Amino acid sequence: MLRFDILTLFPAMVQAVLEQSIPRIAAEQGAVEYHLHNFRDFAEGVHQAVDDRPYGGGAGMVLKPEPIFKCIRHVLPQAELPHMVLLTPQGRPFTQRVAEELAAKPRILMLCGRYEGFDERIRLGWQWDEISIGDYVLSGGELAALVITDAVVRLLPGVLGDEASADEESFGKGLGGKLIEYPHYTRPVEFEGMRVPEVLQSGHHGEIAKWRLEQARKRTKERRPDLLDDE
Ligand code: 6GU
Repeated sequence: MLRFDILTLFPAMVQAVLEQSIPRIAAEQGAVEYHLHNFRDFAEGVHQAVDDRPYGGGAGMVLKPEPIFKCIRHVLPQAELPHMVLLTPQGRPFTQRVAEELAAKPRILMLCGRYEGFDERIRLGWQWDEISIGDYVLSGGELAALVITDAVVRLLPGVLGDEASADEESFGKGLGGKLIEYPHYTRPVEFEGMRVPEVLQSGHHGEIAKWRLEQARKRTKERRPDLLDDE
């Protein structure tokens, strides 16, 4: 069982996604547990401020260290020591390989930022795995945390069922981890003049596997030649 602790100012936003589709099924199967924590609950004063103006001036607000330190110290002893993920556009790029790495952990704590960023002492307080989901700026870490959670829980044993294997998908191990997926077809055999390729109707499993690999290579060469370049 993998336990996620997600620290966020918008737990309802995160919850809404985790209670749908695969992330929900993963929890119902007991493959994963989600624990959401609002670090505003650990802020002091009538306004429970979690942010403040930056030293040195400049635009925007910075997340204060105290509520986050208190929240983390409250959450840490609830189970074994977690792998700690800081969601930031400055982190290492998230890939299928990183998802596989995370899927092997027993516990993951993710801290979602808002505003211009975290007080640097939050970074210094713990050993963080800083992760970014791509070269663009989101308003907060929540959508990134959800992207990562979805990509990880679908890799956990039993979550997708025996038939729908994550190995065969784009970037999955079955295509060598470096190809995007081949085209899929279902009934009807002809739709608006477009036919399902004969080989897929043939029942020749060897020929079908060969065709799919060719198609995956062709598609990758056309759309993502960068994936074929490295290595
Ligand atoms: Cl992890 N956070 C934010 N705020 N923006 C991002 C991101 C994370 N990854 C890409 N853009």
